[in-house]
Amino acid sequence: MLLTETVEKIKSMEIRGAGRIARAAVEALQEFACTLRVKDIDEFKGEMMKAASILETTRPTAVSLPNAIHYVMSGLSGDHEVEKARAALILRAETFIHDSTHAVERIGEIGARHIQNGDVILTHCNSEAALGCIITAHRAGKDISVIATEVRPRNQGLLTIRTLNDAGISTQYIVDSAARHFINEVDMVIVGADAVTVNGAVVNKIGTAPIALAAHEARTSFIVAAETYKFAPRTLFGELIQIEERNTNEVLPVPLQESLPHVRVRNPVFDVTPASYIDLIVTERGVFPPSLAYLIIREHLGWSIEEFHKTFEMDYRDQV
Ligand code: RI2
Repeated sequence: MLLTETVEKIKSMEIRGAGRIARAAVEALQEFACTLRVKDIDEFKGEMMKAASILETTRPTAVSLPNAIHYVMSGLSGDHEVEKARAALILRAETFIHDSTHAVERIGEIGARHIQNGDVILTHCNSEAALGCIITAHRAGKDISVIATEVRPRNQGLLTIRTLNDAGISTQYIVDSAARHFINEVDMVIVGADAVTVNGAVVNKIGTAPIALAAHEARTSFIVAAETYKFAPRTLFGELIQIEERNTNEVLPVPLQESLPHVRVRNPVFDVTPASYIDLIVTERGVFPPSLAYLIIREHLGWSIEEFHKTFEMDYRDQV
């Protein structure tokens, strides 16, 4: 079943990247809804809520995941017939996947306008939104080059340099700790986001915040490419973004850890870049300063705040 497979692949990071995770979860929900055989609407809603809850807990930080699931699941409210509810949910899933794909393309077009001929761009991790801006600028004929970081411990930088190489973009590959060393050669930093909070802070791959600090010190532009569904509505109500800590064997092999009993390995996957280090956030709805994060959550998230309140109350995370 696609649901079980998707849950495992997201947990193991075979499916990764905030936008891809969201689309994969929505596809799994859609397939689950299509194949679910139930006796009545209550059972249908109950089973869908369990599936949504399992998907939502696969990775805790990327807000695109709960936002996408909430959007699709809110198609369930109101319907009293199984087939109508099924059709509403499937329609929402198709809409999310279409809009998400289109959002990444649109961000590429908008972000590319900020890139000038001759620019050197530093990127960190592997963001389809950030790479979309870079590749669109290159395809528009701008002569640009990229500095890409390695991204310890999972080495997502390898994915980035393969993509940039395939696009024919001149790229330098560096270890994460070399970012400060090269920052004065950089015209612009472009990264993606896993979450944007109501105060405009950006949660992204561990190592993003020190790069933003170096860029701030060097007066280098720091741009975040993020679809509106990366903005975190629950931060409006005081909820904090949970920073995922993954297995420490990603950092040091277990036998080596065991040989060092006084050493505790830590493996946080994301960090928080304060709004004051961010020049612009490029979304599919346009370019905003981080100080306008509230406005995006309030008006541009793709569904009304009233609808959000409804789904916020319908907390399926308690169902399993
Ligand atoms: P897009 C990734 O998380 C990185 O932090 C990346 O910057 C972010 O998702 C956004 O990616 P991970 O899944 O949605 O590698 O822009 O932990 O592709």
